Amino acid sequence: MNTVDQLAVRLDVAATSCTAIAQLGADTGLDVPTAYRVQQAVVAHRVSRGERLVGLKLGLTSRAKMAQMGVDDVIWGQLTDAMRIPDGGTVSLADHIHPKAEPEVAFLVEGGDITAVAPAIEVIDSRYVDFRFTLPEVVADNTSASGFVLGAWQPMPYGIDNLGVLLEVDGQAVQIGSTAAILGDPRRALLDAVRLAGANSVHLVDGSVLLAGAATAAVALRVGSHVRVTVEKLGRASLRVGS
Ligand code: 0L1
Ligand code: MG
Repeated sequence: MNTVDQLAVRLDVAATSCTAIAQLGADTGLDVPTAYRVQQAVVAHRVSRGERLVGLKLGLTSRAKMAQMGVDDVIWGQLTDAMRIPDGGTVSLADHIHPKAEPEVAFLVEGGDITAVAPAIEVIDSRYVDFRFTLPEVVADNTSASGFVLGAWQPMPYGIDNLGVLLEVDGQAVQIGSTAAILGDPRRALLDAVRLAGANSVHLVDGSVLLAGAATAAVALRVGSHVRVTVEKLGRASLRVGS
């Protein structure tokens, strides 16, 4: 087995066994282009188990997160149907390692364009110990993708570049932000996704979901919590956390 496949197996076992693994480490010599090959192999494991690709996500879309990681471009990952959590549905903590939720905006992509928009919650769950990683490590780990909730789709309202975003846990506001934190304007996510994923021969086919990025920091999920995201003009999406 070559290095790419070996690293993909490690990450896939971590995800399926809900057990964090050590960071891959500098001795693997993993660079970002190779990390995307590992990501492809990780996603191929999911597909081989019957999962279907349904879209893409962008990560590190805020200036703050880019600066924190010392990068000047976003990263992307892949979404499957098994990651979809119904709006108001329950995620089991036992099916995760150390999941967090972050408020996002989702787009429906058809004919290469955005045809609808929805408030969304992304559940991220790094497969690495302590949720720590380098840029190539998180790319290889499919950018921590684990789950997503979509609120109701609706036509794009006029201007979504500065909408208020609220993340509540059990009715308490825990994060407040703006869609401006997502690339300055979340609609930029489409061009970035097409450019970056396209360079790796991954395309947004008709009906794809695109998670544009987080509007605030993520919050750790705790058993029994009710998490709700409200995006001004777009509405709400929510999930419950079970054991
Ligand atoms: O969706 C995201 O912005 C997460 C990207 C990866 C970094 C992380 O897991 O926090
Ligand atoms: Mg995200």
